Amino acid sequence: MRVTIVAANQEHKPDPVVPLGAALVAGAARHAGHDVHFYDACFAASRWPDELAQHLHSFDPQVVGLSLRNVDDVAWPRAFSYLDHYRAVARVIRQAAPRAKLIIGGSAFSLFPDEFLTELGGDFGIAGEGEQAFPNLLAELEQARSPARITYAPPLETPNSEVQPALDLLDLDQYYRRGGALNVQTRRGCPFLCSYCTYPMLEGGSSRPAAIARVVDSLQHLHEERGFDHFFIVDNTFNAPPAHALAVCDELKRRHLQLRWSAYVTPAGLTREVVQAMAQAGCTSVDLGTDAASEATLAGLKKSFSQAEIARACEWLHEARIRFSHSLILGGPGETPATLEETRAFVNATRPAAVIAMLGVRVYPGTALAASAQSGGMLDGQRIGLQPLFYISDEVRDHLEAFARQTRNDFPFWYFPGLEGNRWQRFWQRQRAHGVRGPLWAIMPDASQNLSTQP
Ligand code: B12
Ligand code: SF4
Repeated sequence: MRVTIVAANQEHKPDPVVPLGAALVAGAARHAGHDVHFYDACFAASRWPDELAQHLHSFDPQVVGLSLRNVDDVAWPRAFSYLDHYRAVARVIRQAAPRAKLIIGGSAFSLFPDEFLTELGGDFGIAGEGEQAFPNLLAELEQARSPARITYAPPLETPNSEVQPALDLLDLDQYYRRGGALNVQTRRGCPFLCSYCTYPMLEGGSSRPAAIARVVDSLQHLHEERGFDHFFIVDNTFNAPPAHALAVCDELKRRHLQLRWSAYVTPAGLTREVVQAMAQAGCTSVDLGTDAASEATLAGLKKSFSQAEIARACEWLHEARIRFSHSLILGGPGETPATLEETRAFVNATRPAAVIAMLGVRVYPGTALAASAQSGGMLDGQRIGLQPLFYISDEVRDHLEAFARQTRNDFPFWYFPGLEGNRWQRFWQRQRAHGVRGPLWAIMPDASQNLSTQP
């Protein structure tokens, strides 16, 4: 069949990111023998409707696979929903390819399959992983069977066992130049049970490693054949389980690749051995999934670690000269003015290069937070759906934004996506144009004062 995959995401904050999932689905369809084209809206700015329509007119696909990555930017109080953009994309697809079947997927879709299918008027949707489910659905359509409108795809045992992302269909040079890194995935699934988090729903609750040699093969290829040397490992938590992290690091070290990479790390179960192995394998920075930093809010979000474990993780990272940012979510269950103060003092004492703090907790269906917020009447009867809805503890509701503004003022290495709008966009773009690679938080004002090399 003639298949076009459309990656609709145009978000460039904090960076444009390679649509890895859409590329995997394209790779899977091609692997199954289909004629696959790709339309990526990421760098098309306002030209995308004309470009997309032109592409569809000339290729005349029988199926269009629409990939939706983000529902919204999760950034209270200025949270931005991408729904209108997605509606417009679906409209252009319908007008330019009226006979094609429209199949929708991606992480945003998987979180709200019914809502998106209805809003965008898709024919079919796949919630979950697409590598097998998408070719299966194409086969059913080819055989003129009547598939279910929504397929709930079960997690694959080994995520990369058969197909590779069709990266050749993407403008990787532009992603690298403007995004400062390419991305790669070494495992899926998260066994932790943080109360607000969608990842166990998106990826399943147990860790499923990819075939490490294949992952490193693709890194080696991108490095040696294309000259890319900065990567982001998109695994929900790179260091869990530790044995997998060590195996990835060993393989990277064994091949002597001069790569620089960054990843998400959880303080839960982190060991000094893993931190050192990461440094030796080329890891130069990590996003610590700290979320909260007082015992009360750690418990409120059902995190699986304590303040002491956060402090220890930071010490090891400093020792290994890996720069780190703390990702925080302020205003969750148990937050009070006192826990906010405690969090700020504690986090600053760990000397991070930056702190990325979201305000309020975006509520998703199926999470423990949604259940308790609904049963406790905390959402004031508001519906959990495509329009961003945030849980904010009553005790800080009127105080949270002022706290954030004051903190940003006093400590410029604290960054609040919900307050910034496009404030940093031009600065970041200039840095990228000058060849700055790796995470942007590492170049935030004052970040240098908290260098991991300090005693
Ligand atoms: C890594 C990551 C990041 C990194 C990306 C780094 C990089 N260079 O890639 C960073 C930190 C930059 C980031 C930023 C953001 N992120 Co983020 N990120 C992730 C994460 C953990 C993994 C994404 C990934 O690469 N997955 C691997 C690929 C292979 O999986 P996939 O894309 O889901 O694709 C599979 C399926 O979805 C499906 N599929 C995909 N496309 C299609 C198409 C069709 C037709 C079909 C049938 C199937 C299908 O098949 C694929 C293969 O199985 C996810 C959470 C998660 N666990 O998924 C959040 C996630 C995608 N991010 C999210 C958000 C909100 C953001 C930000 C908006 C946050 C912010 N305000 O900064 C930004 C947006 C950035 C941008 N430019 O778009 C949300 C999106 C949903 C939502 N809540 O709106 C997620 C789901 C996390 C969450 N909160 O639930 N992110
Ligand atoms: S917040 Fe991180 S550790 Fe907790 S469930 Fe989500 S992905 Fe797992």
